[in-house]
This record gives sequence, structure tokens and C-alpha cells, in this order.
Amino acid sequence: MSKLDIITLPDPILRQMCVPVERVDDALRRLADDMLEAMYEAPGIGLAAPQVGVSRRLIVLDVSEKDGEKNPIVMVNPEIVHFGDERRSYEEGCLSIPDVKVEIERPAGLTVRFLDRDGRAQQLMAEGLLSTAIQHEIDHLDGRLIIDYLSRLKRDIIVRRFKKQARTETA
Ligand code: GNR
Ligand code: NI
Repeated sequence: MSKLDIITLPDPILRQMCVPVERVDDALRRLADDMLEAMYEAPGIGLAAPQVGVSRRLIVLDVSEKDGEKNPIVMVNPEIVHFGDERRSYEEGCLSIPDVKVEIERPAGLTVRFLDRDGRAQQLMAEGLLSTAIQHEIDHLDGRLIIDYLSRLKRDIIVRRFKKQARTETA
């Protein structure tokens, strides 16, 4: 079992703006490894630090096929420096909002800059599912969730449902 629990709506940590990571040290690498473990266990294709209660700019990803080789990616302080012109629509889910799917249109391709797990500056061009997942995870670092792409009415209905659920679970 994973050491880390994934937090869910309406936990206010999910709404905070995360602060940049100052040093890529062993403690940060350990956190990234634990996040990857929690992500694979869930299972999910990405996970952002705030989803495990840590309000810092760190994300992990792996969009490789289930039976194929693993391709874990760690991004520290990721920043999108370029978006392509094309857009793509994809039905997104989120481990912090179980059983909710939202169709979101985003840029299809992007270039992202980040520090890798050794603290080295990297730049990566991504398209398809990886591009979608990177944008979804960086949204988490800014306190943004997939339900924010819905109308206020639809968003409020979902938030109310999760608040009610949290009340009955702790009562
Ligand atoms: O596992 C996940 N699947 C997913 C599907 C479509 C678009 C984004 C994602 S990310 C999500 C895991 C998650 O909540 N990451 O923050
Ligand atoms: Ni998510």
C-alpha cells in the first residue's frame, strides 16, 4: 500500500496556489517516488503534490500503456513556455474528484520547462495525452480543478455532493 493518501474535494489544500520548490534534494526525490507509487496504485496517469497534501510545485506523470514499459516523469517547477495552435478535446477525470468526468478543450501541443529529479533544467515538447495530463497537473499547482471548466451551476452541484459526502463520512 502507498504511504500517501490522495485527498479529495472539498479539501481546501486543493484550492491553494503552490509555492516553487527551492532545492531538489533527497527529501524531494523521496516525495516524488512516493507520489509515483501512489499514482501507479490508484491507478492514474499523473499526480500533483497538492493531491497528497503538499502545496509545492511538483508533479509526476506516466502516460505509457498498461502492459508496456513504464515511463515515469518527474517535473519540478514546471512552466509551459509555448502552446501549439491546435486544440483537442478530452474527457478528463481526477483522482481528487472520484467518478466525475469533464470534457475539456485545451491546446493539443505544448513545450514545458522544468527541473528533473537531479535538479537539471529540461525542456520537453508534448502532444496528445501527455500534453493534456501536463496541463491538468499544472492546473492543480495553481489550485485549479477540472470542475472549474463547467458552468457555475454544474460545479456547485458537484461541490455540494462532495461536501455532503464528507459530512456523512466524518459524522
Ligand atoms: O489519472 C488521471 N487521468 C486523467 C485522464 C484525463 C486527463 C487527465 C487525467 S489526470 C488523472 C490523475 C489526476 O487526477 N491527476 O491530477
Ligand atoms: Ni487531477
